[in-house]
Amino acid sequence: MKANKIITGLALVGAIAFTATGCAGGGGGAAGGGGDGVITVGFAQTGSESGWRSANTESMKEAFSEANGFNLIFNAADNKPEAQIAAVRSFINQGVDAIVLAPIVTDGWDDVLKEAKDANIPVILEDRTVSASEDLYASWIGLDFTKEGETAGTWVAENFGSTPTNMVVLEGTTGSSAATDRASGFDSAIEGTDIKVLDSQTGNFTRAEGKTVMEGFLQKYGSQINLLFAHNDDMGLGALEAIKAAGLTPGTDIKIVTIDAVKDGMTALSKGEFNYIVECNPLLGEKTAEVVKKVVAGESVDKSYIVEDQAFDQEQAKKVLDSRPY
Ligand code: GYE
Repeated sequence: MKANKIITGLALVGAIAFTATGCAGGGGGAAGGGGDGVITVGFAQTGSESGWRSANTESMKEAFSEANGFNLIFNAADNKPEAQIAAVRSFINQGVDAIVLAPIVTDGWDDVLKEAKDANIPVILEDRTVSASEDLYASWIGLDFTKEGETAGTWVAENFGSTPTNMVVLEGTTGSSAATDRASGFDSAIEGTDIKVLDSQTGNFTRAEGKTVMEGFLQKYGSQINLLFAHNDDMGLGALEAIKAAGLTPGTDIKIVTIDAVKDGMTALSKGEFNYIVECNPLLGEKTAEVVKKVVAGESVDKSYIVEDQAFDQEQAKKVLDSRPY
């Protein structure tokens, strides 16, 4: 996937603050953009599985506010792909001006995206990607998940790669671009090292499943486990509980590397319970709203906008913890 524009996380945060204070008054009005200037947007969110997702939903609701000229119809599909497809179909039937989609999984979008195209309703992707043809959506605002996985894997390879190390992996939602791309980036970075994958299973990006799956790993492999790679903070935080309950010390007996850098994850990292976090910026609302406005106005936009992420070890986390916006 190509990045046409790179926006830094910091610039994005700044831009959001600007919109919140400098918003134009958009007159209220009926749905459907019938000449009153109000843009009706259907947003199909994945669900509410993680701290990242809560921050993303908040950012989107703030940017797609009435004060900013939008009428937002929000749907969260509880991470059920069929329910999300149904939500998009219902947006089409309601005749919204634009659809914003954070696709739970990559595959299965061709038909409903064609239906949106036939109905002349532009679709803008945010967060994850789809495997459907690029002609079926106007733009994508998201993150480079492969690079996030690579950054995590490179740190692991540098720190543990030359000693025999047994790793377990908590994967994100199966079939999501976030899980698939993070896994492939990570795997390519640890290739040829002494790191052995004992087991790898999905925890669906949730704290509860991260805990249950980690309990299973601990029962099966016990103290053989040296390292955990979790595709997001929440699964890592669930695993922390399982590790402590097993009488082991997270961050010491089992090293932990995660992705997201939400407040709870960064707090665990500051305390030394996590060892490394690669950031994934959830504040995509401002940029997405800007792109939607342009698309609805018939202006040209780039096919993709990628927000750049940072990464933190314990010392770096301590320094930035208080100033983290999410
Ligand atoms: O890392 C995870 C969330 O798609 C980037 O989904 C997103 C991921 C994020 O539930 O916490």
